[in-house]
Amino acid sequence: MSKNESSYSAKDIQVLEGLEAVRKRPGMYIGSTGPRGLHHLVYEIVDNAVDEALAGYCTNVDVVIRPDNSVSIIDNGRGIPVEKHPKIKKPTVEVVLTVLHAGGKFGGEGYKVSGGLHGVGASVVNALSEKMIVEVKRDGHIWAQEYDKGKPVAPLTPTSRSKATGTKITFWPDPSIFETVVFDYGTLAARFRETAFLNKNLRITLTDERELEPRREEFRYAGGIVDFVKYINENKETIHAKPIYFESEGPEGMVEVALQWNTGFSDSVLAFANNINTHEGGTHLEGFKNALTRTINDYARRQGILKEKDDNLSGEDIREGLAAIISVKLREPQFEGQTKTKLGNTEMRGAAQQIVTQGLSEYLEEHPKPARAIVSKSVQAAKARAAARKARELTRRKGLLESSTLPGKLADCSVKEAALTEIYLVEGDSAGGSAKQARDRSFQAILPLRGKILNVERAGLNRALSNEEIQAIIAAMGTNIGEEFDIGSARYHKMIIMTDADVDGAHIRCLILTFFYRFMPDMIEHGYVYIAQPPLYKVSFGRKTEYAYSDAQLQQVLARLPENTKYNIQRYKGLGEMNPEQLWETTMDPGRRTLLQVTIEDAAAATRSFADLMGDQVEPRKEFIQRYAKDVRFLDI
Ligand code: 0RA
Repeated sequence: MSKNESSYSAKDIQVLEGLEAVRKRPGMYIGSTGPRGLHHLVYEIVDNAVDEALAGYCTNVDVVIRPDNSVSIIDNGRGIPVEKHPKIKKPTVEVVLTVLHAGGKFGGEGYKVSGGLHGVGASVVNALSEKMIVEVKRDGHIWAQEYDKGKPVAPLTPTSRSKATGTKITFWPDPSIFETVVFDYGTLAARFRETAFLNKNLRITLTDERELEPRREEFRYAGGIVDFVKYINENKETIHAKPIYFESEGPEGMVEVALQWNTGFSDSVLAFANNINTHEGGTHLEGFKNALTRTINDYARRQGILKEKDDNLSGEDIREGLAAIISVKLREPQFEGQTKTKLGNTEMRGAAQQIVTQGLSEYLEEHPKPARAIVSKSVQAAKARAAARKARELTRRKGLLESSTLPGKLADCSVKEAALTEIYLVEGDSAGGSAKQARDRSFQAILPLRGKILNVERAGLNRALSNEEIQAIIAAMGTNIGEEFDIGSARYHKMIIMTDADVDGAHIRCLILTFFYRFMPDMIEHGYVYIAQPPLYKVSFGRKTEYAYSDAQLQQVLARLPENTKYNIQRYKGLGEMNPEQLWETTMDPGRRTLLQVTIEDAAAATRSFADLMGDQVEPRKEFIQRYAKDVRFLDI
């Protein structure tokens, strides 16, 4: 072996330093080491495969969760190149999987999924895995290599012959890095469904081999984002039968839009750039909204539905009940904003505006019946909004929404500094009473809610605002709602929903979350909304007690007991069965409790779950509750 080959090169040292940096500060690369960061590992590899699909070389991606919590991602793309990398003198696949930021296609033709938290590269996944195995089918062989915490265990080796092409990556996330290495099927399924909607005809399967009876789903949509819109409106009554669709491709990139109105009150407009959900919006969404508002107003005037003396319909009125997807693909996306999910490319504003104006004008001219129905829905919305404004002004005059008049049943805390305080929204007056006795009154406020709060998804703004429980929540929070919402006036920075651990409790929790989702979504975005976790069981033995928060945990507690120990199990059916002291030590003491933070990672999935639960149709709601009643984690989407 020549000296050159055996000695450690500067490049090797760079690689090791790179891996070290990722393992030392994983949060910098994947956002967090919680469940979110863990799931990002899978997205990173799947996004690489989707890039192959966008380039036209891959039609199929299979994802398999194994019983040992490893995950395999198998695609039928070209396979990661195996020939020697010209600069680094190692197989390109090894470079892609060990060198930071080497994941790219070296040259950059076509559109790529990158930006936001993603696009960090497969090497980051490798560095954060205690083990990874790559298998590449390419150039007549299957090539394999194994890695240990990002470092190759042996050189890349051809194992057998194959005429096929593709990549299979299996990784075992490192439990010394992640808070949990247990993947959530629902979280992955929601993400892959969305990816499949955004990439027409791409087939993604998800298989969970952790259960005795493996669970498997296939996502493939011949209609692309048209199917996405149908899916959002699935359990709703629509105003026109078919979603409206248009697309354009130009030098600045590709724009695709699908939209369909339903008879509901809320809008679900989701914008994507290179398959990334641009939660913070950006130029593509602005162009879409401008064109929509202008085109509908122009049409309404031309048809004489709006008279000369009438005000224009507002964008918000027009978007009431609208389900829409706007998906753009561009070569050099610029992502801005706090969470890097705001598209900045200015050329996209014009491109989106142009295609929406042209496409929608044509549609309205050619489909007079749906056109009239859409406009009349907007006119209704404008009327209702004017009435709601009046009602709100009246209520405000009466002082009901003002923070100066706090609701009578609120037991406020003494500390005034919002960043230090929390409010518990508690189901029922009796549990509310216990919570008031249990709390630390310096920083914990209690607001008992009587039974079920109003279902805002079905009631509309007007009725919602005259509901007593809702007025109490708004007044207690101090932020106001909708357009007048102001996060800076929040009276507490933790809003904790505390309900019984049964089906009714799950329902009430969803009603409250729906309210926040529709009227104060920024509370969720800012991470102010939490769910308390009361225990399900108390195990008493000798003079000791232990609490269990799930059936699995109960089994663990029992298994730990010394042999022949006498014990007693108490099952809590509701918060009311705990005395204040127990409530404090299990659910309210910041030192001992567990809180689940509510996030909106996947707005589409959230919208859909809320719609399933809260919409007009009963069947999906029943199904949803039966399926999830025992598992509150689904809320942490
Ligand atoms: C670098 C270059 C090329 C493809 C890929 C990487 C690639 C990466 C992954 C990760 C998962 N599946 C993948 N498939 C492909 C281009 C290959 C060429 O030019 O032939």
